[in-house]
Amino acid sequence: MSGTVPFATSLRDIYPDAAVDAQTTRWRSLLSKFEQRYGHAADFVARSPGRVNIIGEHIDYSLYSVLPMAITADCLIAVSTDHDGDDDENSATAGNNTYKIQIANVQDDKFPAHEFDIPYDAVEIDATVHEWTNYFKSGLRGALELLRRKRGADGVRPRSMRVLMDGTVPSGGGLSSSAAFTSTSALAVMIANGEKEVSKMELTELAIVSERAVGVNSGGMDQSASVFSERGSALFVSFSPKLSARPVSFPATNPELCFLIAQSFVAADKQVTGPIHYNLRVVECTLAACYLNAVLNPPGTQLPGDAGPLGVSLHGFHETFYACLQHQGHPLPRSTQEELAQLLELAGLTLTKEEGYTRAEIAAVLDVPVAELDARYTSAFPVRAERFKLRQRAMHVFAEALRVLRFMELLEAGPGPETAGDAGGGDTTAYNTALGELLNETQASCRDVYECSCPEIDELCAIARRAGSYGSRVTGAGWGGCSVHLVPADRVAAVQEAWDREYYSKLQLTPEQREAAYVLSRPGSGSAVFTVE
Ligand code: NG1
Ligand code: MG
Repeated sequence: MSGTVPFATSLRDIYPDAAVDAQTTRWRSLLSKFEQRYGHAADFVARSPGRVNIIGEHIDYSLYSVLPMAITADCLIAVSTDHDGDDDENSATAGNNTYKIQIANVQDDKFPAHEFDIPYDAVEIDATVHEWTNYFKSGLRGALELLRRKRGADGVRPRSMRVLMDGTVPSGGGLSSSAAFTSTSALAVMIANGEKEVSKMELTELAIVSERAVGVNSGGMDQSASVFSERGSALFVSFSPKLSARPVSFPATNPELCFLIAQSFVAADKQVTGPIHYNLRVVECTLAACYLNAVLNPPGTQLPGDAGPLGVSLHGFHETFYACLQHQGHPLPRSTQEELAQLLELAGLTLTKEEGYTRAEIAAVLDVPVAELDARYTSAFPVRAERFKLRQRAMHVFAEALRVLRFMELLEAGPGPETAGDAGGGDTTAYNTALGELLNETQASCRDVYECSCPEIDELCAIARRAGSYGSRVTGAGWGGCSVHLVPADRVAAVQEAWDREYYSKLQLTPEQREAAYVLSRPGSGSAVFTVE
């Protein structure tokens, strides 16, 4: 699936009917604040949503397929550009070969306004300073690089922009505010610099790479979901042999299935905790791929370079392993699911050290000096660890990749006779239970094996299940943030009441936080541009 980012003419093109009134108020307010701040109207608004990941956690950077969906919460960037290049602003700076970015946020108490004079040839980003405008700059840099590749370096003289942002995706909440912000920024910069059509594929690829400039060794799920999603469908995203995304709809079930998203209010900031959490997991998975390759593949086998953040991945190992077996004439499993089940077992037998592996132990198996190991895998994005838990990380990844395929199989088969149960009357409880069970297994693996949950998320999941959720788990990077729950329509209120009673009432929340604590989410649409008349 590819195509270009749509131009919307009505908010009905973007939002579900029930959200249009509230969104109209919000958009009007954004546009009038833009005029107040800059003294003229915005030219256009770029928009990309957050996402919730349904299943496939922490496997995108190992290049295994995932199943997210876009949510209604999003990032809006209202923009004006100096069109003729000779207004005061631009001529003042043109001599210096710089252009000006004025950037502000509707929440200016939390996200203060800035002005940057940026040289034509390079966008500096200091990833060591945690600053909200870094995300805009990363989108800016990525978009300009793409335009230069397309038009030639001389064809791009970046325009000055005035920008006002309004984001409703909670940050550090596992719903991917960062990818929404980066994708929207890149889209805004492309449109401001004269692109008439923006390819969804190009936008996604550049947003993935751009986000790494902010210091997170990101996979590609969030940017794909943000850009490609279509209203009413989840999105099956694959990363190998190249990025692809396909809408998947949920079958009609009785009772109807809903996704509830619940915040833990434990803030998890990847930029701050990356060295011990997210970026460390990326390193552990990559080292697990190298280790398994060294032990299980014929001597001298090289892993193929791929789109994984560190250039090789567990998926690359997977492919190489079966290619070698085939070459040697061994019988092969009949399906990818069987391969994953076999790899899970092999990883368990090969990576035996529960306590993890030191750098020296890994370097010895890979037959490289420790310094080289560090230079290659642990310096682009610094990590802090004495031991790397290769066993647990590889086992989570293979098992989770397998669960995604099983989940997809259930979705595509629909509630047939075997899964529909004997209750009759179109009752699909058994089918719903089977879907939910996979989500529950993901949660157990995230908690015990991948160690990316936290007690608060575990508690939200336990409360929800007791009140009628079929499946409950952490969503997104974890260590706090959000949880997602597959709940039959007739139990939604009961689950929400249980959270209020047993979880939220015990926290000191502001009325706004209380309001935003959980949301019933329907699959929303992806990136769009809205031209202001
Ligand atoms: P969050 O933290 O929810 O934005 C992160 C990664 C994803 C994926 C998930 C875990 C970024 C931008 N996003 O999501 O690519 O790896 O964790 O499944 O780093
Ligand atoms: Mg993020």
